[in-house]
Amino acid sequence: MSFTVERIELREVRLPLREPFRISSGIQSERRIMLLQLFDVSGASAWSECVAGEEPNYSDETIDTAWLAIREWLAPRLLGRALPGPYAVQDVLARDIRGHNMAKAVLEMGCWGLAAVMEQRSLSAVLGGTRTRVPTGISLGIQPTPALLVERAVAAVAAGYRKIKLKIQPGQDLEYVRAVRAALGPDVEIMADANAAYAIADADHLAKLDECGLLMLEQPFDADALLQLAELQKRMRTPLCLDESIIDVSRARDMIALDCGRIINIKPGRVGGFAASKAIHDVCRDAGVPVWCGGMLESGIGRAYNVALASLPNFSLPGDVSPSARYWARDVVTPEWTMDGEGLVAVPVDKPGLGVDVDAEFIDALTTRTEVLRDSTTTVSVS
Ligand code: OSB
Ligand code: MG
Repeated sequence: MSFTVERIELREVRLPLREPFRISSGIQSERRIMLLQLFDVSGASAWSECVAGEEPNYSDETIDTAWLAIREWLAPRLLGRALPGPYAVQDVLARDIRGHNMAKAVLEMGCWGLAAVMEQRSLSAVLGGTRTRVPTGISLGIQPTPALLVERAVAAVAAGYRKIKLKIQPGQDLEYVRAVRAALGPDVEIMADANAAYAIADADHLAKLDECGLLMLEQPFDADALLQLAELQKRMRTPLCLDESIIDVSRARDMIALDCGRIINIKPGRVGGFAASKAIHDVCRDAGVPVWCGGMLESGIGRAYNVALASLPNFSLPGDVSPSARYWARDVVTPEWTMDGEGLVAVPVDKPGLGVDVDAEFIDALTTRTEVLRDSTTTVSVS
């Protein structure tokens, strides 16, 4: 269905995490989240969420660079432009604007959300999703001691999570992973995520993780270190999974060609949105490479997009799409996202649009800044 975005409302909300989340590159206790509302000329609207964080410790983007990129360069491309469908948005935003994938993604995905609202279909249906429930994992932050991590991991398995991801960093790795494996036994799917904290000199040390029977090791080296990652993959049995490295479909093709990773964590925000996510999904499917949906501590709005994406057929491994209560005392959507005892999150296939209601009043109470962007060519005339 064709659409024309007439107005975009940007806002920043502050949402405290229930507990601080520590990864190798930083710690977060509260999220500053950019939310968008896109309005079609018909009056239809959809919310979307930007995954950029407060600091450039995951990628080079932050909420503030994304805000600037949207206001100065990206939104003007979109506003007032009649488009045949959400697939067309990626190219509109890409031409001669390098990078800024998270800023692009919140606009692009918002257009998919808008299409779902206007077509009165679920976001999953509009995307081509086939699953009605998606298996869910949990990402556990770095803990002060192995014993505390084991406690978290045991509780997560009891709650039903299908995959336990352990954040690691130099000095807090093997001992922690070994302890969790010993406590959970051989059958639980465990993986580790280093968020780029290691270098090729650590290859022998990392290869010792092979003894822990991990499902995968995520992003041990820097995003750009594809050749070193290939070297490490040669020296390890554990499949490497790439997160930060995969910024577009061409990097996914590089990974497959170089064998520097055997699994991809797709985060739609990191790759510029849903069209790019689907392209990566398809390339991986054709190459027999499994993918799963990553997370960036999203509110219930971003989660709606992740759950819809995870309903595509090649999302064959549990995603980091944990339920609302894992992150927040109160989420910004109703109903909140929940997981059943088997670690499955229901895809809201029977509801049009995002599949959850956005709690605008609660969002208003959390909002610390707003900005409205309009098509400058259709501004009201003054007599
Ligand atoms: O590397 O996957 C990551 C959160 C922030 C930044 C990077 C990562 C993460 C997570 C959280 O692992 C996953 C989630 O949203 O539950
Ligand atoms: Mg990761």
